[in-house]
Amino acid sequence: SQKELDYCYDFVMKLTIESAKIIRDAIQGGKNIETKAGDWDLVTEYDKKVEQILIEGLVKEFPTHKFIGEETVSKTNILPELTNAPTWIIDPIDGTTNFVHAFPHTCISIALLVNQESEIGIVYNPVLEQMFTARRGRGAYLNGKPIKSSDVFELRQSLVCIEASYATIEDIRDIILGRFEAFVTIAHGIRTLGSAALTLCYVAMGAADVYHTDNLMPWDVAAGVLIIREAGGHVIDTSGGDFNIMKPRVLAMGNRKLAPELVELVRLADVKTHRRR
Ligand code: LIP
Repeated sequence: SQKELDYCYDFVMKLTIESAKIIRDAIQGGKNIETKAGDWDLVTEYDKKVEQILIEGLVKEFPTHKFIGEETVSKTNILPELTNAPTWIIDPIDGTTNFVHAFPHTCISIALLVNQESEIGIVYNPVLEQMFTARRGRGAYLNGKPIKSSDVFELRQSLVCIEASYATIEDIRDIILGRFEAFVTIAHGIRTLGSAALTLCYVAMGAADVYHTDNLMPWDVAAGVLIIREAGGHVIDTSGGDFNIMKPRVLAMGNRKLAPELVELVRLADVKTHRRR
């Protein structure tokens, strides 16, 4: 019920602010860095610590709820199935590479899904003190003030965010660079911020017009997608189909009129890449 969701929201908000202190206190100092999937995929003791605090706190309060947390999943390498049960999807530190380099774009991302639908989304950057929030049907907010996505409807008028670090992965490098070329030759500008969750929020607040990347995981996007949609923006699968939180391939935009142009741009870029091979 709404009342239960209100309670969940208040509870998780407090817990998020509390555990974010760890990120704020640790960002400038030395860290123990390990790699996961590859040299570009970093994790620190702080990712694990923040996730542990969040999940332990939530389990105690909501013992029947389920959890999908980045660092818990990476221990087993098994992505749990999303069921209809209330499920918290958690990224303790999104933008770990930024965190490691003390680049201040890093955040906690938490979403609550019920019946596979996002009800609560929180993305909190404790370094720059940006708290993005959304509840389904109730709008999106930055530090308590309503936000709205941009109404730019052409790529040539757009500020576009993409992910660059995947170009270090040989198998997908050509595709990534092909798409990069397509965007960079048309858009007003290209930015690569290094935190998917925050970048989605930048589209939600109208600071960027487009965000594109494949190869993400549910915890990178679960909160941000609700925040964009509640801010009036639009998120689809890169192919143009419906967006799937459990297999996120992201085309996010402030204005849905951009969708056909973006889908076609990516499609043509991929065709060109395959011909070059
Ligand atoms: C990261 C993302 C980042 C993306 C990385 C990674 P993490 O999340 O938000 O934007 O490029 O692949 O998934 O690992 O720092 O939580």
